[in-house]
Amino acid sequence: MATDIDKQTDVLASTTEIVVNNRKRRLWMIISIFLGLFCVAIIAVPTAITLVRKIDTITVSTSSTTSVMVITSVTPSNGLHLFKKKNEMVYAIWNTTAGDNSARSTPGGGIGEYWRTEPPEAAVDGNLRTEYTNHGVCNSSSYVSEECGLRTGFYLTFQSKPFILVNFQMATNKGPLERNPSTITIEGSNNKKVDLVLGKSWTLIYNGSSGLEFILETRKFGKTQTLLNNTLSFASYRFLITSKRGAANCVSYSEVKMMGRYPDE
Ligand SMILES: [Ca+2]
Repeated sequence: MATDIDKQTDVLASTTEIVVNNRKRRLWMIISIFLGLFCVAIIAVPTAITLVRKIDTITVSTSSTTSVMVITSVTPSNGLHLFKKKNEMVYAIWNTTAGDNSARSTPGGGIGEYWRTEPPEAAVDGNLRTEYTNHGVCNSSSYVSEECGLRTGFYLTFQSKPFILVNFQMATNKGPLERNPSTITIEGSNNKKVDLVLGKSWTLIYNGSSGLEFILETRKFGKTQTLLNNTLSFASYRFLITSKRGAANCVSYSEVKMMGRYPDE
């Protein structure tokens, strides 16, 4: 009899122990799951934030890159678009003023010619170490004069989206300061390319300083010039030199940087 009671007691104790063990096991499982979730949260949340930041960065970077490809080098901090030359033809011209027909300028050292190694595209290639040099009514061996190189310039048609020119910035040449432009005109056009030799195709949007008058260094950007009250968007732009710093047998400049905004902005 006593043995039966002992056996029942053992069974009861054993059952109680199993129940307790099961509770402990469940408790540990709950604690383990909680700790697991906690660890996942610690790792996952910062990672997610980092990924979001990276995506943001990539988005911004892509946007910037797109702007560069579409227009110019970069989107300046003022929100304007910088024209960046791609495959645009840049036409050298001479013997003209705003509103007049232009004559084509060819490579060489003679009258109406531009220096062969310093062609018009060098003015918009984004490189301060290249420049555009035109003799205008003079030649490379003629006497120096304030007239040499005046009424020359270039025009081009954007392959990218046309914009309203807001600012521009010119840069000095590699040589004598006297060759640097002092004043210029800028005209815009939306006419066909074949008509761009005609003065009537162009609309004058700027007549004033080059921003280089006080620059004493070579290959140096001058003061940014703003086109006040210009609201016209053009696909083509024509730049002409109307005066230069001093007496020289040509006019020469290393860059013309164009910055603008789109009409729908
Ligand atoms: Ca250049």
